Amino acid sequence: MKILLLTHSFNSLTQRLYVEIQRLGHELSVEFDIHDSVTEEAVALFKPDLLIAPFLKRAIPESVWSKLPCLIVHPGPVGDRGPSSLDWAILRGEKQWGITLLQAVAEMDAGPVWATRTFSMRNAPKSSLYRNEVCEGAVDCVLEALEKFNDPTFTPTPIDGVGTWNDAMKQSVRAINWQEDDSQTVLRKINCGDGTPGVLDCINGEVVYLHNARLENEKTGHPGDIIATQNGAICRATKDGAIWVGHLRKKGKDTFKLPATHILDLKDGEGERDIFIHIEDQIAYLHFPFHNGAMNTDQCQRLLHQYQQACQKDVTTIVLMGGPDFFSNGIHLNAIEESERPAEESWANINAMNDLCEAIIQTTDKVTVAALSGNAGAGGVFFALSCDRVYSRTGVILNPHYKNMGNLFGSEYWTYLLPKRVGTGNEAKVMQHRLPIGAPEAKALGLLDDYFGKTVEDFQRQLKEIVPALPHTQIITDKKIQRDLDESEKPLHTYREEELKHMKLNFFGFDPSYHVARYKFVLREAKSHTPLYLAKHRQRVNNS
Ligand code: COA
Ligand code: THG
Repeated sequence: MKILLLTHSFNSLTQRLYVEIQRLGHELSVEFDIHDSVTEEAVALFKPDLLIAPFLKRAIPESVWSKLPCLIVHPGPVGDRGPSSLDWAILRGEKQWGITLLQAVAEMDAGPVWATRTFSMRNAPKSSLYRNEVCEGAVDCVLEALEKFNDPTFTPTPIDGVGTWNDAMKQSVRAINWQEDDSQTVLRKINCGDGTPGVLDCINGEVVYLHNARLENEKTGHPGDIIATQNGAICRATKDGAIWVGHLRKKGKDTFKLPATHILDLKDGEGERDIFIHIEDQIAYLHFPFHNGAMNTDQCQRLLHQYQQACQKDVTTIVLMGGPDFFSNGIHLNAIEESERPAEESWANINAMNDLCEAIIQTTDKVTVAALSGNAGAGGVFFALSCDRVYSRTGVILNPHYKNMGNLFGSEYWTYLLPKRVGTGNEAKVMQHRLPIGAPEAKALGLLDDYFGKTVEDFQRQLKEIVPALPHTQIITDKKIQRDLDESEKPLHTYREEELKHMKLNFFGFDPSYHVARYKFVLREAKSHTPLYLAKHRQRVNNS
């Protein structure tokens, strides 16, 4: 079957659906929703049997939905309609929510239902619910619909009446009244707009969008006041407690999300940071839930320090846990963009990543494990590969390539680590691929040792059974021998030097591709066309 994914962007949900549908052997292509005429052109070129819309902000034109079935992933239960479904559900404090796959008709979100799922709401940011519960539910709905598509007796179910329409949520609804709102209300207001669009607010005279909030359990103060800072976050008092706000974006053009203290020019206080070690049964679990999985120079250096601390403990194994939503996405592109000297900062960041990877590769007296509860991209994938064992949650998506970021060569010792995993000669299959890879495909390639668990909890529960059972003495013995052999053939530092020679050109050289790509990525610049590696239907046109 030929399936076209029509989407606003190739976001994590679209990537996951891409991987799942591809696995079934369907012919798949992607078009960004840029203009009705471009969508019509894509349909004319590709002639799909079915169109699936994972993430759309606009109406599909009648010229398209009247010609072929168009299935829309709606992040709400049957009958719920409108563009801010999850936002409203979080703000209202719904206990149960759903995902519905509905067929596009003229009236927005009022078409008949192909499949639906429900889930219990977690007290979590919208972006986290979207990447976990919504994503898993959407995959189930789409797979169910693909079966129904081939069932001649199936007809989709019309919704009861007109359903319930909720308008796009306005900033006036999201607005926080710091004098009146209690902490839970403030948290819900920030959570329901995380990562887009954020809650518009004014702090110290600066008009900003608030992101990445969490509850403070002890501190109190005069409502609205900033009563503490720590690790880039600010703590603001409410009438019954306080809320930490991790990231802000200044209102206006050409702005991007940064740690709150940077935007407000405040000093960071001391205290608990974003890295935690948990030791259980001689196994150290190292958690580093960095925002969006991005790792700036300081975070890499602090993580290295904590890793070295873990190495000093009486443990057999060190498990790199990353965060619940992301494992790692490599160097911190926002922090680099913020820097006055982005090339120098890129250099510092990649070197800090490499120091971390090197320390892990050189650890020959402990077993090292990477445990990917969430997705990993670019350098974050190769960082994981520096461990002896790599496990992921079943639904995890990997983007083990750097090319999409302005043709970066990449580092993190990938030239050493990748051939070991996928076999010498197969590196290009991974690095030139540009497309996301699902956990089963990653295992088949050799990138992952195994994958398990549908939810983060399932994954971590099973992890805690598998890791203690690893034959750690054997792994350590083998690793020492292999490392010495490898070192005698080609020293580790040579791999690094060779990679960094390329990276130096990417950062400081003539070709500005990386700086341009980073700028566009960080500023979320609107797409003007679908890249050819996604728009397969356009490849054929260009090749003929
Ligand atoms: N630095 C800073 N921010 C990053 C990041 C990085 N390395 N990688 C991802 N992010 C951010 C994204 O901007 C997005 O931010 P927002 O939603 O808060 O605005 C969020 O993390 C990820 O959102 P998600 O929707 O899960 O990701 P995606 O679907 O947009 O795309 C990737 C996933 C991996 C393809 C994409 O995030 C990516 O290309 N990341 C860059 C990887 C990279 O090039 N790293 C550095 C090179 S070494
Ligand atoms: N039928 C058709 N096209 C569709 C849908 C449909 N396109 C996607 C849509 N369902 C699902 N999502 C939306 C997206 C946008 C809106 C409603 C449902 C919407 N948008 C406002 C507008 O276009 O004016 C702006 C919203 C905003 O500011 O974010 O109302 O069922 N054919």
